[in-house]
Amino acid sequence: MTQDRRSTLRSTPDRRSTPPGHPRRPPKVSVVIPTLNEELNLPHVFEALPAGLHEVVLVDGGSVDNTVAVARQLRPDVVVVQQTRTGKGNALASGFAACTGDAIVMIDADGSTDPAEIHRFVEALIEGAEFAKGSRFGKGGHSDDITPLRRAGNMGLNLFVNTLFKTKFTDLCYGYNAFWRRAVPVMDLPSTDLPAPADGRKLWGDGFEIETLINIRVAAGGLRIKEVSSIEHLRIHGMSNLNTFRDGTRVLRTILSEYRRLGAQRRAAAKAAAAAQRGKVVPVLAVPGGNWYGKVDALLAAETQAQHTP
Ligand SMILES: Nc1nc2c(ncn2[C@@H]2O[C@H](COP(=O)(O)OP(=O)(O)OP(=O)(O)O)[C@@H](O)[C@H]2O)c(=O)[nH]1
Ligand SMILES: [Mg+2]
Repeated sequence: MTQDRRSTLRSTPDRRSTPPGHPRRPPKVSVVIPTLNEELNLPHVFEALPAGLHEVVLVDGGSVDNTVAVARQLRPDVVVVQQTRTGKGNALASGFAACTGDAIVMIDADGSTDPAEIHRFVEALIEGAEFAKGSRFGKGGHSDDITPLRRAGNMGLNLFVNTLFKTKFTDLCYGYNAFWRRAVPVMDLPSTDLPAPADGRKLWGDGFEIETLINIRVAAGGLRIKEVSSIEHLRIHGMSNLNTFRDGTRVLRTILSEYRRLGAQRRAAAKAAAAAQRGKVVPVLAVPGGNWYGKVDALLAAETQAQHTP
């Protein structure tokens, strides 16, 4: 991300347009829900959605049950998006691309993330955060769903990321987050237009490493992050799609590759700044009536010429 974009985002944290003199209108909130065979869970999740949402975007990964039909029945205005490759990461990227609200909230369809908490995430944004990050392990948070092994793994990954990126995450691998829609480019997610790899593997960012990747990129991009405490419930029906070791390894590899990526970006930015500095035109002389702008050589030449002019 360029420095320019970062400063634009920082100086205008909330760009909801309101006519002068009018109270700020509430943000339009889009909720993105990835689904893979969640027909039994959707009634619980949809029922708990707050009133007044701008849109609910359901991104289906090719469910073989009645997920899409159930969603449409429960909520005729649901926006159904088919993801372009496979994996939760690609589902979220496809969903974000379809959103039209000011703010986006990402939740799961298995009943583990409670839609009743959405308003607290949106409040964090209204209060100035650019990225509201759910945490099961910050003050007031809790998980009924996480196993001791995954908890230990998550804590280790938190520590690793916080050390490498100087961040303060308490729950790196949690999928309940909210952010202003204009923050999506900062995440630089794999394009939804890219073809799926021919060997059947997933592109980086298309799998369950998505949360880690988003968290690191928004932190590295300088966005204001606020953690929001959250209570994670047990999946209501069905089986988790996550494999602790396979997906844990992907998360670890993501952290390492993001660290290298950030290093490369910083080196490239330093090189560009040094090059710009070499050719930069700076004010070199303050004179009454204004600064004289030009390079030192040009100033000396102008002075020499002035001395020789009678
Ligand atoms: N569209 C789509 N959704 C997916 C895919 N994989 C998982 N999901 C959805 O993403 C959400 C989270 O997936 P889960 O399988 O519950 O995994 P998890 O919550 O990270 O892990 P657990 O804590 O074990 O439940 C659920 O709503 C799934 O239906 C996928 O490939 N495509
Ligand atoms: Mg789950």
